[in-house]
Amino acid sequence: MAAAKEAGLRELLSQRTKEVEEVVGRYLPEEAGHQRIIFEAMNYSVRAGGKRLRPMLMQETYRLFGGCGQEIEPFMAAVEMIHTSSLIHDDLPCMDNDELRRGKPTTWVKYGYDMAVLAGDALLIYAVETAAKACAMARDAAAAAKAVGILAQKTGVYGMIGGQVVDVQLTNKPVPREKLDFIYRLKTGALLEASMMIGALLAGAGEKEVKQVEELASLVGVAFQIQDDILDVTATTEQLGKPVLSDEKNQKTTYVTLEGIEKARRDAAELSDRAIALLKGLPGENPFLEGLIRMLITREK
Ligand code: GRG
Repeated sequence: MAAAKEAGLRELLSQRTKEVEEVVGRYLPEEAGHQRIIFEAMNYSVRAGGKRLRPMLMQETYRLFGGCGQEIEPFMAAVEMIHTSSLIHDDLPCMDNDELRRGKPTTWVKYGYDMAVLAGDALLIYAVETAAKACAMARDAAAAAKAVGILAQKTGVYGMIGGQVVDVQLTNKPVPREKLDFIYRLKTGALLEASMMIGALLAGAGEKEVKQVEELASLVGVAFQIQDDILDVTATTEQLGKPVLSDEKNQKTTYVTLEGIEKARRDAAELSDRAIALLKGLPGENPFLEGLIRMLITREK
């Protein structure tokens, strides 16, 4: 019975991933003009694949609160563009210096260091241009404008970029647990928070509910990053489509190096359980979203 449920969930996941792919693909820029190379580099990186979790979490949270319009779509594309821009920059020689991502040569390997920097920058701002399109589509334009603000804040110095700053600063240095928690909450968690908050907000959730969603998404984000650390030492390059033992190569302290793999597994499960408990306290039901959150800490890629 449990195996049948699991198989059903996987089937639905594959179906929903295709739906998200289609939405994201529709918002990518046309490859034309004198600056064509930058469009190619942007599209190469987004089309390289990936699990599309952020737009999926956004769409499923939107559905949880009863959302059924198309205004969510520009935001789904935008968050995947931002996420991809961060991967492009994260792989650069001045950061992790990685040559494989999503099973393909990284953007800097394919297009050169200069174009990869520009492709990351371009995707980041094209994401804002894309998200802003929702303002003209939304029933509630003020909510769409607020969502653009959330997206920017959770991406910037109070979110993903802020977390990466501390991560880079502490490379090769001892990292106390409190700083590691800060890095994970911002570097990885913030974009997941934005994804779920925007889904809730655009579907009409109130301020209190959006706050609850932020809290639960933060737990999901940290659990997701812990699983990323676990996979870095337990999975293969083929499974992940990116180099394994990357943290060791870059002399990074991770949850696994700090707490050990068994505690990392237990803590990821505990964070995920807390997130599900908060999800269950929200109005509406979305069993797929619940399954998806559970799968984030059992995933093998
Ligand atoms: C773009 C201006 C600008 C800055 C970027 C480099 C950087 C600043 C931030 C790094 C953020 C980062 C890479 C965090 C790690 C998050 C993480 C676990 C990524 C892997 O996500 P998956 O597994 O990847 O969802 P796929 O490929 O499946 O989408």
